[in-house]
Amino acid sequence: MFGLMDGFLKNDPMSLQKDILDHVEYTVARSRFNFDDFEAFQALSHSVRDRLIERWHDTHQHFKKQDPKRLYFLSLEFLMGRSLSNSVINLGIRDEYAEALSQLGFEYEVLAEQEGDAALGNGGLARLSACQMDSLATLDYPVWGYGLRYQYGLFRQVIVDGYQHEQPDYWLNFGNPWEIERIQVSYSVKFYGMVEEKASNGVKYKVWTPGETVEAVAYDNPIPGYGTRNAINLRLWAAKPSGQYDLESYNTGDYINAIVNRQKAETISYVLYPDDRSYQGKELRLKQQYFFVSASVQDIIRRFKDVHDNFDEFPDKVAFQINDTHPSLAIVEVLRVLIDEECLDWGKAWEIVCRAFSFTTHTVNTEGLEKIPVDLLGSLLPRHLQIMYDINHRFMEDLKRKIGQDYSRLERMSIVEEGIVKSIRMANLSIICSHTVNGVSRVHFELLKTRLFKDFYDLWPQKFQYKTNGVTQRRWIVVSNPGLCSLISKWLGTEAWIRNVDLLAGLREHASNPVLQQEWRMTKTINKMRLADYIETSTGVKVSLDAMFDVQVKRIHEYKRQLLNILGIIYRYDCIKNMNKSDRKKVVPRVCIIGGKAAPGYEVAKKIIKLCHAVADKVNNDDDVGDLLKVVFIPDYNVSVAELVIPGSDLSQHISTVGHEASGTGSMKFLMNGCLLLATADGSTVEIIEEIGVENMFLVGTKLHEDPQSGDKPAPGVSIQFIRVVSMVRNGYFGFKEYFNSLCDSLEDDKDFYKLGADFSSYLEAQAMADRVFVNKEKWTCMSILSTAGSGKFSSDRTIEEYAKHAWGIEPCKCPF
Ligand code: 26M
Repeated sequence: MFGLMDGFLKNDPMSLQKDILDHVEYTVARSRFNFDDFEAFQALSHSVRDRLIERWHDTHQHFKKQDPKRLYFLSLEFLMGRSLSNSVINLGIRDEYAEALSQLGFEYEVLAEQEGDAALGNGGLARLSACQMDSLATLDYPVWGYGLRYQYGLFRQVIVDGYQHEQPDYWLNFGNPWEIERIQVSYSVKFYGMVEEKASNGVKYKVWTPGETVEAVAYDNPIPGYGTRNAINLRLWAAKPSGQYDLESYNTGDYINAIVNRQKAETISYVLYPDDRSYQGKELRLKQQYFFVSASVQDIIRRFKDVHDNFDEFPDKVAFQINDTHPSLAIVEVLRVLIDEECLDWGKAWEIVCRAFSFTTHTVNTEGLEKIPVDLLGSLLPRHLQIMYDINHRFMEDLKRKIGQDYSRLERMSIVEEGIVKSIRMANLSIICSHTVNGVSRVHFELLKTRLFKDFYDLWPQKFQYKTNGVTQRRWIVVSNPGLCSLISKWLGTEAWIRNVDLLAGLREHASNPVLQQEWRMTKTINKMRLADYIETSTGVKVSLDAMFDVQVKRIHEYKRQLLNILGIIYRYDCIKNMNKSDRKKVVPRVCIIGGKAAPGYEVAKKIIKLCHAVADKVNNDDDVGDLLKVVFIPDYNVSVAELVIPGSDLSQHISTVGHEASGTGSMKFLMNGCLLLATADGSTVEIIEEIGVENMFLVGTKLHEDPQSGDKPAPGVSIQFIRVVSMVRNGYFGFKEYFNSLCDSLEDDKDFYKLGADFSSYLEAQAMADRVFVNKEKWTCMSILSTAGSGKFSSDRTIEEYAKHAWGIEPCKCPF
């Protein structure tokens, strides 16, 4: 597409072919006359990597020369998925590679399937970081991402007899061509020990003598932008034993034990914690947080000091973004370095920090806020705890002057929570020390202002902002849905929408055009065929392409209400069973697809997975039902499975209890792919409705401002249908009667915290409406085209532009081609 040669390496198919063969021989060490698909994938990846490295070097050279204000994006999680397809698309050389490979007797798509996912994250927050990195690179921003290189990413989900089991994700076992190990870039990270106060010339200062040192080694991952030469860096840290580790034991002669003990250091970056939305004060988790923060801060300050001899300009050159509170120790670490190591006074250090940090929160309820027990902090990071107390003391004094003796408010706003377990509230710390506090959708912002952080909002309204989340159209249309991608470009007469997604609105004028409609449906059918094949190989269930593919894929959580979906499926099944033959002919056939992982310790979520399988077993083996209803649970849902599922769905569900989903980003991917939404007015759905019009989706339940809990309206009564489907589960219609008892109990009137009963009728109505529209192919296709056309706002390019302007104060820094 752009430029057959833009570095030393040539990009014409002949040169690519030679390159691939050279890598087969010299990197993979196989004969160039005899190598299999996986070896071809390895060689291909190395050839792509070479091209990434060229751009990445040039970009960093350019950043160095320009010395712009840089953004440092700190996140404990990045859910990158596969890299090959994304890289060749962003480099603009996919077709050239496909041609080179086909002459060698390989199919590009087959090789791309060889790659495993990089799953260094849990879900929404982590995939958001990945989408944002793509936009940051594409928009030429001078940025570094920082994170942890977990040896084991998110667990693999295996289903045995309908129950979830977790297995380790050995993602590094077959090598990782996308990273560059930087053994010379390493920092010592210190833990434990004690702090002493010393004085010199009457000036008091603190000295921290740590008790343990671990080495952080950098692994760099180039992230290419699309249609630009820029490629930014995602630097992930791995823990290695330090040279000084256990010196003591060497001296006492216990050589073998000393060597064995060294391995303990590596456990810090071993494994990603699965998110169970409850903060348990685990020491290893806190160690991970500080390990990653300390290495990143050392690296960032070193880079700054390379060109500056004092810190006056620091906030004009450095912006920190902290992705939720997980990296918020960075705030305290920068303060500590400036005060204890760079000898700045508190006032100066404090000013620098408050101008440098911007914070985004991804949660809606107080239980989701991170708290760290003081005892744990004091033992692992004694100096940091002191600094937190110092910040809090000054803040409390200041606050008293402003609001007087309102002790309950002072208590709520304090960084320190007194209680059975005295803890540090990381969100309060982050708000107090950041210049900007960001929500992830408009509704989320309203909740932050009125509930979660009301006290802080009242004090500092100017700090609070929101930037509605977005996803990258490069991965979620161009890479994962090439058919739709070409169709869009053909009808818009340009590929410019890949960088400027607002142009998708141009599809609106063609939404009723029968020719486009026909081509649109054809594209969908081809994607449904791919998905149907995958369903058959992964679950053994054969599905009909004429059926509506109705999908709910996301982490399993009570508030996301997969259970509401399953109860709806039971209702549909019951209806079909009670129909006569002629009525059955009128039923719109459905394939109900559910997928997602439950946190390993989250019992209720695991029961929901089992119920899904129990219902699937009954329904799929019932001859009365046949193709009218199929239920499938897609195991091990991850980014690459999403890339297959989303383009092939007709309808997707986003039915969280109103007020519980901060934003939701899955819906945006489905929307871009012309999949209709069946959704509650929660999180970003409210903004999606504004963009596409409520008539182009299926809305479930009451809007947030009509929430019966907060108004005078009585809550809608629980319907007879709801009582019936719950009692079918309770009475053992799907087996496992005892096991499902507690799930049924949680749906009792007074215990139904997530309001499944209250929303059931409305849910069924929305589903019935979807059936009615589905049989009208023209109407459905028109709504589908209008969904894609209205998805422009939900590109992460827009989100990133907003952050750059309103939070980070950074400008593009484009590397010349
Ligand atoms: C906590 C403790 C220990 C280990 C892990 C965690 C943890 C990890 C991830 C807690 C929360 C985590 O992520 C929260 C998250 O993904 N939130 C989602 O963020 C999305 C992006 O903003 C939003 O779209 C979703 O609504 C929000 O639920």
